[in-house]
Amino acid sequence: MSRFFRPVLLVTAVLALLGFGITPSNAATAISVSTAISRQDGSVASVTGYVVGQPTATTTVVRSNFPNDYALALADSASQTSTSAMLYVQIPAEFRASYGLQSNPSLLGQQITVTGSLTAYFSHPGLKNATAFTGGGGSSDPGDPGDYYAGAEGKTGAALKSALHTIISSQTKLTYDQVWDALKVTDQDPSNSSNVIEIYSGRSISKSLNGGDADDWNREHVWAKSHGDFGTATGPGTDIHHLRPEDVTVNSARGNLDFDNGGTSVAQCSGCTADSDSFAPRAAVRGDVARMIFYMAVRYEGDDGFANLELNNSVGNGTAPYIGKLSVLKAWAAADPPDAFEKNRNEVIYSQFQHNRNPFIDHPEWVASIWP
Ligand SMILES: [Ca+2]
Ligand SMILES: [Ca+2]
Repeated sequence: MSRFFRPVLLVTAVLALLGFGITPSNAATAISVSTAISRQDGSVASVTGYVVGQPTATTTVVRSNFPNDYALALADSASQTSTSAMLYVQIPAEFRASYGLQSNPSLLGQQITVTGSLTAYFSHPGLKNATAFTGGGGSSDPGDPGDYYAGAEGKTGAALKSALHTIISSQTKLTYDQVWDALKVTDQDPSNSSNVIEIYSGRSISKSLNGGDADDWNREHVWAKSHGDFGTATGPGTDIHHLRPEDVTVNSARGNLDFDNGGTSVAQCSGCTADSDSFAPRAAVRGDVARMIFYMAVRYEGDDGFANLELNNSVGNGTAPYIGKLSVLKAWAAADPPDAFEKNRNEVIYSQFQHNRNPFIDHPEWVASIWP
């Protein structure tokens, strides 16, 4: 074969691979994100991809603390982080309430299909003037992204707890080392991306001050790890749904105390109180703490080599696999419903780290069904 013919054969082979010569069976079939990126000619197409964030500049896509509902980034893989493999989608006003990420953070990681013009947006391959958005599942019921809780539908009480246990036990597990980096994302200060917020004290502290010295922050186990003796092996001791940044001194003051009202004020922890057998964080996170405890009781049922973690109505539980006080934690959850920081945290854990959710942040009403 002469060298002259080789390129011709190559082109023929590539055209065959691309499907030229095969009659398209359905002209309306959605194209992939990579195809849309290579076809920036203003033509109208339907593109199917995973929502991977919100573009805020040509090479910047944010995955949390979404500034508004105006744009989203699609990719062919839900875990894509390279902006060169993303399509930037402009969201017209009429679709912002349903598909904007600030209003629908649970869309992150969901597959959707968008129809519009393939043209640059943010000086980057994009899609503008969309006429249709479909899929995602998160828009009609923000508490049920992608039908995550389908297996719990219609259930109450013990049956609900059992169904939720099955659903949330499907997860990625982190090592204790990986927890450091995860908390720097999940607990980032919304007004200072160099900092995290300490759970009990509410103090904003540099991410880089993680460690074991006084005034550093470390990894607080909200379900105290001695209550069930699970330590820091991969499992309940590394489950970031209940691991939070806290000041070393405050973490030590909380120790393994159960939760209850009352006591005297705790040093370096404004609004926190403690006595010999219980601790109370600042009011703004009492519901957050309660929902973390509820999550742990449902996630860990003694079927995976660790203790069955449960709530009871006691304090002074010590090393028993119980945390109290149930009646107080229920009251805290009711008085402090899920807030924006907590919801964002749940989304980030779901989309970026463990791929499971805290049901009590999505459905606060399930607390009373399981613990009447
Ligand atoms: Ca709260
Ligand atoms: Ca349990």
